[in-house]
Amino acid sequence: MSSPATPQLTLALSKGRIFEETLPLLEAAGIRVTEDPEKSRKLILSTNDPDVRVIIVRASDVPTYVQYGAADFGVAGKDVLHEHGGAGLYQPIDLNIAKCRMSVAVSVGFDYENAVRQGARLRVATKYTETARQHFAAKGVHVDLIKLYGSMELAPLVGLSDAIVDLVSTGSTLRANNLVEVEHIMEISSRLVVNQAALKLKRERLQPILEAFDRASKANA
Ligand code: PRT
Ligand code: MG
Repeated sequence: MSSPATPQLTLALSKGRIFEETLPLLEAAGIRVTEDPEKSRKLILSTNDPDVRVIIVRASDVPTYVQYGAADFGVAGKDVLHEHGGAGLYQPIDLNIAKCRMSVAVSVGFDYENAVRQGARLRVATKYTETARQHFAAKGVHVDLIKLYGSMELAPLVGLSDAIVDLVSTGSTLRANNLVEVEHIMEISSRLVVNQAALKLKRERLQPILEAFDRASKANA
C-alpha cells in the first residue's frame, strides 16, 4: 500500500493581503488552494495540484523558511526582504502586489526638518531597524532606534519616540493618529523568492509556475 507522498513543491505565504493577492497568480499557473486559511487552523494547505502545497507562516518568517529550504518558494514584501538581507534567496519577480511605501512619520507639529538641520539626536521607533539604520546613516542623521513589533503609530503619541519608520498605504492610520509623513524611504511591493538549491534541483517543476507568475504579475504593474 502506498501512502500519499509529500508534495514536491512547498510555497510559503502569510495570511491576509499576501495570501489574497497571490491567489490570482496561482490561478494563472493552474493552482487552486483548496482550503481557506482564515477559516481553518491548518498551517499546511493542499492545492488541486498534488505536487504543490502551501504553508502559512508569519510575513516576516517567509524568507527564513525559503532560505533554509523548508519552503521551495514564497512571497514576501520588499520591507521584509530588506530586513532579512536576502541570503540564500533568488528573487526573480516583482509581483506588484501588496503595494505600499516605507516612510518616516512624526506627530503633527513636530518640526522634523528643523530637528535634522540642527543635528538633534532623534529617537525613532520601528519594526524595520535595519532599513531605518541604513536610511538615517545615508543622510548622516544620528538616531536612537527603538525596536517595536507592532503599532508603531502609538510611539510618538505617548513620548516613546520623535519619529517612526513604518509602512503607509492609504495614509488613514497616520491621519487617525495625528501623524504626518515627512520622508519617503522606498516603494514596497511583494516579491517571489525562491530557494537557490530548489531552483536548480526542481527547475522543471518550478519554471512553468514562475513563468505564469511573471506573466500574471505584469498585469498588476
Ligand atoms: O500582521 P503581522 O504582524 O502578522 O505581520 P505583517 O504586518 O508583517 O503582515 P501583513 O500581512 O499585515 O503585511 C504583509 C505585507 O503586506 C507587508 O510586509 C508589506 O509588504 C505589505 N503591506 C502593504 C502592508 C501594507 N500595505 C500596510 N498598509 N503591510 C502593513 N500595512 C500596515 C502599516 O504597517 C500600517 O500600520 O497598515 C497600516 C497603514 O495602512 P494605511 O492604509 O492606513 O496607510
Ligand atoms: Mg500586519
